[in-house]
Amino acid sequence: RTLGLATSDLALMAPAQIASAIQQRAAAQGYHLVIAMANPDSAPQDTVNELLAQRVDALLINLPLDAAQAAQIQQQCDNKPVLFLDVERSAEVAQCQYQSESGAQQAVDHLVALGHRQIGVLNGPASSASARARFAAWQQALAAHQLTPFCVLSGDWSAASGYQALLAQLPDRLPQALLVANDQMALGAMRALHQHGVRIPAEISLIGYDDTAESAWYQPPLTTVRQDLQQLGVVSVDRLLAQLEGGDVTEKTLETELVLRETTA
Ligand code: IPT
Repeated sequence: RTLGLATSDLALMAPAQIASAIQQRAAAQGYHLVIAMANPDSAPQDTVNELLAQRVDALLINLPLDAAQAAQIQQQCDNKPVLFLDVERSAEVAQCQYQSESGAQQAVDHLVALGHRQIGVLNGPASSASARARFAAWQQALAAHQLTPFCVLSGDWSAASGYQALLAQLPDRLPQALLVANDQMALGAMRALHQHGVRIPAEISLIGYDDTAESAWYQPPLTTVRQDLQQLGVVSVDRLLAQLEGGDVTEKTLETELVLRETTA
């Protein structure tokens, strides 16, 4: 029996680590996994078609999708079980996703408790529903402290884009603290700050998002909002298999939580 995974670019750390976790769980459950990776020049439906052509029995979709795209893919898969990992919440399809509110709120509360009021954000791409959800969760948590973002920067999830976003603010338009939508952009942001001699966390606090395997090895080790990528692998495969067996599948959201390391003070 074969499962299919349609995934965003595996050159990105989080999708790569999610794919690895899914592969491990599928193997442990006795399933073969086929992977198709999104290509910037083609539609998500094309990536899904690659899997269907390989006769997979059920599909996991880790592609950033809005509700309409997800509905289209659901149709395209006919009556095969499909589970979406990165889709607009309102989509009426089976989902297995992290909820961003808890982690985002813990991150903001932590910065406010440290005395920061000028808190900026570095968003992921606006085309990603997950990036938009993180931004909304930060805004909501900031509003609870009567705050609005000190600055709103954005990138494309890559370290290079985080580096560029910070260079545009340096040397003298920095917030006291910055919430970053993923750890890779935080890596690039840290590089730009180091280049300008800005000390982390003495002069600026940073909080990432993901907690990829590398994040504890940044210099200094990154404080971040953890999405347990290993857990996503286990839960998404098990849920898909439950769908395949025709069982009653309840929605499950995974929690996010702040992991304190050394980039905040
Ligand atoms: C999401 C990651 O958090 C982000 O860092 C980036 O890699 C993105 O994927 C790529 O699409 S995780 C996803 C399951 C929302």
